[in-house]
Amino acid sequence: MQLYHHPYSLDSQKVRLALEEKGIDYTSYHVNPITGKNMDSSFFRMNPSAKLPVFQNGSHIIFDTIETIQYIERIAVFSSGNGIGDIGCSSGEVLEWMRKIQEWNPKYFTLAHVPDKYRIYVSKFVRQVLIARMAESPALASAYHCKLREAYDTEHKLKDPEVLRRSKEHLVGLLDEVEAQLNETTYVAGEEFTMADVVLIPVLARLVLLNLKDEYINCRPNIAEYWAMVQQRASYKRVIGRYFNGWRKYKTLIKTWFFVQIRTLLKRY
Ligand SMILES: N[C@@H](CCC(=O)N[C@@H](CS)C(=O)NCC(=O)O)C(=O)O
Repeated sequence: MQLYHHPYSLDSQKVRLALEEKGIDYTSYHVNPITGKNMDSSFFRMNPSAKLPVFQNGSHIIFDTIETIQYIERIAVFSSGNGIGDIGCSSGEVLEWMRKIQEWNPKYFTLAHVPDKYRIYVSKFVRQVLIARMAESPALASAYHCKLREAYDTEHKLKDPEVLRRSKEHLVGLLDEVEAQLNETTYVAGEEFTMADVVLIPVLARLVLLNLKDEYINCRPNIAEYWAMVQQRASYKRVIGRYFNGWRKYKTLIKTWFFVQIRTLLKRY
């Protein structure tokens, strides 16, 4: 099994947490979307949306995050020898929470909280990468064109305050619902840690990364307590903590920033 992913990608974090929690071995390939690695023709041919993560098991390739997590659960059931059936797979309630959390798209919210200077620089770099890849692989030109249009559209949408307002409203509604639920149960879907938690944890980690912990987490006492608890899990430490806890986040971000700057300077896309 192969997973094409990156520590920056929220959906990649969800799938990796699921793999760690279920103890599934896989071959890991880092594809950094900020340096435009997701536009390399070898990856792009398999996945013209260029989105991460991509999970591959032989000829079976999955792009959807929830579907991937459910597939991982089924693999875990079979490899534990529990046989056929859905024992060990997410219940209807867990699935409902997973879908509800997944409905919030972090894209505009995240980009709106990145200082303009960095965001515009990286966006321009990725567009240059796209143009360079298009020239190298004319057969993929129309798919690269779609990606280029998407990049311009993203920049355009970020100028519209309504887009951020809606995303924020959606997030606040979701967190309020989680806060109320955590008043009743220890984890999102009950007393046991489930795949619903796996889908929520990266959302909280993203808010912390964007320095928004006070505004969204600390003001919700149940979520604040839950956040402190889930950070102790080995899966969290391996998938998120090791890249973003404390000073590590600067190391991770600066490495990518230098790469983008040097490539821009040398005009090597
Ligand atoms: N296929 C995923 C969405 C994945 C997604 O949006 N990935 C983001 C990162 S979390 C991405 O790869 N963005 C890079 C790009 O769009 O070029 C799903 O719908 O479940």
